[in-house]
Amino acid sequence: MRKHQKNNNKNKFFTRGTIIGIAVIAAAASVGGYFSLGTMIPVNGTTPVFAPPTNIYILATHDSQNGYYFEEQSTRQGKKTLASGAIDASIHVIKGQLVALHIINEDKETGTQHDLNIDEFNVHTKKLNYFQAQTINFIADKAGTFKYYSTLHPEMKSSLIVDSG
Ligand SMILES: [Cu+2]
Repeated sequence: MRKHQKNNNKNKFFTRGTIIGIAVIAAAASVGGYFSLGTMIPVNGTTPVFAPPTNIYILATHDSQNGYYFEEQSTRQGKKTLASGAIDASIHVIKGQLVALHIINEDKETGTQHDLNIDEFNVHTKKLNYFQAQTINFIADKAGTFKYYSTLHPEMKSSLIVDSG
């Protein structure tokens, strides 16, 4: 009985190896945090945000059936289509979320440039060439339905839907 209690007490303390392990992880995290600080400032804010972002993946592309279009890939369920047969590229996030928008030009067919803009959240990519990608971080700080679009191709447009938390 007495022996058993002693063992329990011993287990309450970290071993030397564990403490060193924690120190290494903490040091790596603080260095990583320091160097990524610049990228954590959302385009519609002025101060860094320390939160895990909601990742949204959008590709800009073209095919003979649909012409130029955006495709939202975050669900990993492939192409979402509306009843009309049109591609549903709408983005759904929750108010207050830090959103990391990853845009890639996958328009191999025409090789033209594409961009993506959401005016209300100060999201404006550069004109991306084929296979160029850009990540833009913004805070979804207001609820509603907002248009996102390409300035280069008026037919490329869809909606960002921010649900109130
Ligand atoms: Cu475009």
